[in-house]
This record gives sequence, structure tokens and C-alpha cells, in this order.
Amino acid sequence: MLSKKVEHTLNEQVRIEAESSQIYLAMASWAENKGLAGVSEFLYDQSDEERTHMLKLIKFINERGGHAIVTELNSPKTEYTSLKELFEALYNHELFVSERINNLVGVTLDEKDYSTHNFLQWYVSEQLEEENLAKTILDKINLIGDDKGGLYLFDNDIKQMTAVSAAASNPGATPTSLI
Ligand code: OFO
Repeated sequence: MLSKKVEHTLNEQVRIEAESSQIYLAMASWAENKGLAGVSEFLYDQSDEERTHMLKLIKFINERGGHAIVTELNSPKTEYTSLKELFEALYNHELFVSERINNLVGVTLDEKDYSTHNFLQWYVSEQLEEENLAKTILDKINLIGDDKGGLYLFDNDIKQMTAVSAAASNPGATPTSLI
């Protein structure tokens, strides 16, 4: 059984993951409108991933005798002035999420809830991966600067990254963007 405090903090995380999914969805739509096919594909993918993170939490809360709450969400930002601004926002958002996961892990320790603590380890390593990925992408964008040719190559590059990560999470499938 979850303590009220753990249940409440897990539910806050449900909302954060849902908002992350919406933020990346809005980013994907912005990029698609700018003709950045690779970037938008990558962001649609990230949005889907955040939704699975949310669902995993919902299932866990309910299985442990709590009640997972689906709430209203804050509206995501829909306009960006550049790709750099977008990926800076994405990186900063991932740092924010990591901080919230760490806080949540702290609550489980205070409450001596070791099974929730154990469950959250997956989120801890996922955040580490996502932070690193966002940082790598941001570094590339900073290297490219205003070079249009570089941007074109980057858009293609990120499409390949999406295909490779999709293949890694679903080994039997053919990565469509490589066909
Ligand atoms: Fe939910 O994985 Fe990052 O934010």
C-alpha cells in the first residue's frame, strides 16, 4: 500500500510526464511546420515516449492500491524563434524532470517505501539517457550555428537517430525511415 505522501508525489509525476508529452508534441508540430522532417519525427517520438512514462506510473499507482489521477494540463509553448531555442528548452525541461524524479526518490526513502524506490530506478536511468541525448543534440546545433547546409544534414542525421533508437526498443521491426 502506498502512503498518501508517496501517492501524491507519484501523481504529481503523472502530470509532469503528461505535460512533457504535450510540450514535445507542440515542438514536433512547430518543426513539421518549418519543414524539418527529421526533427519533427524525433520529437513526435519523444512525445510518445513521455506518454508511456506517464502510463507506467498510472499502472503502478493503481496496482499498489492508490488512485492515479488524470488532471488538466498547462498549455505548452507553441512558438520558437529557432531550433537552438527549441532544443535549449528541451534540455532544460529534461533537467527539470530529473530534479523532480530525484525529489520523488527522496520521498520514497523518507517514507521507507523500498518497492516504489526500486520501481523509480528505471526513471533515474531513463532521465540520465535523455539528458545526455538532449545535451549531445544541443552541442551539435551550437556547432552548426546559422549554416543552412549544416542544418539540412543535421535534420537528416536526427532522422537516422530516431530510426536507430526505434529499432533498439523494438528489435524485430524494420526502421521505416531507413527503407
Ligand atoms: Fe519522461 O523521460 Fe524525460 O522527461
